[in-house]
Amino acid sequence: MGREELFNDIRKAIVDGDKPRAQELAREAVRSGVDLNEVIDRGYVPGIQAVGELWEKGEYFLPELITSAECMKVAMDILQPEMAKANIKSRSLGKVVIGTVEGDIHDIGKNLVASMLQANGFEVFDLGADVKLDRFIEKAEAEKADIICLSALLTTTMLNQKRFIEMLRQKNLYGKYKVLVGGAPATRKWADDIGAQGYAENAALAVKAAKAVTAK
Ligand code: B12
Repeated sequence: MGREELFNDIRKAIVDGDKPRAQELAREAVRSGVDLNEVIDRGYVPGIQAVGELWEKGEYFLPELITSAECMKVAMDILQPEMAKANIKSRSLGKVVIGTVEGDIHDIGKNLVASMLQANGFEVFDLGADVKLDRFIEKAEAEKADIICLSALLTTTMLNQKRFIEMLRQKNLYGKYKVLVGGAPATRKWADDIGAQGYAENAALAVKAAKAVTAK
């Protein structure tokens, strides 16, 4: 199968919510030796984005969304260990604590950012979704993390990104960790306004942002 055909089939499997196919294509991608970052960027991500558009147009409902989200998860479960393996011998670029903030269960984008950071040489501690703000600090302190990544997909929960930074200030920890924020409602301006050190609109740019803040 050619690359373009593979990417097309992956997008289709996600849109169709076809789990066995999404897994089969992930295995096919691994076997064929295509760059797995590209497989995610050009196959899986556009697939779930298309699902988001169908939902916004009212053509898809919750069950379809959940099925497509599960397809992403099972495919990432295959891709992620392979990406981590490829990087196993390289020096860690830094430690990252990542999660989706309290009140928010969206984790597809956060998982992608975590996978890409790991694949690019960061040591990643993924706390999951709906993570209490204190927990990010506890983990960062325990692991001596460099970066804390906060994902939020709801306009209501993005306020927890702001609260988190206020919490760091209160605990005199502001500046100790570089905070990156992201998720659909976040913007560069939002990140600047709340005092985060970085923002990125997708997983590939998140890697760039993480490298930029650790280089400072
Ligand atoms: C899939 C989905 C769901 C799935 C989530 C499954 C899962 N395991 O994640 C389910 C069905 C469970 C769901 C539930 C809900 N959802 Co929903 N959901 C979506 C949908 C369609 C796609 C989100 C997604 O996965 N996108 C694909 C990924 C790849 O993109 P991404 O998350 O933006 O992540 C990328 C970047 O933002 C960035 N990034 C992400 N995180 C981070 C972090 C850092 C640090 C950095 C640097 C970058 C970064 O990189 C990522 C990769 O490129 C969006 C629509 C949309 N257009 O976003 C609605 C959407 C987010 N949901 C919405 C809503 C309202 C809900 C519900 C409240 C619905 C309900 N009434 O029950 C619940 C929320 C429950 C809760 N408490 O969290 C609204 C939010 C509206 C708003 N403005 O607040 C949206 C926008 C849909 C809409 N237009 O109404 N949802």
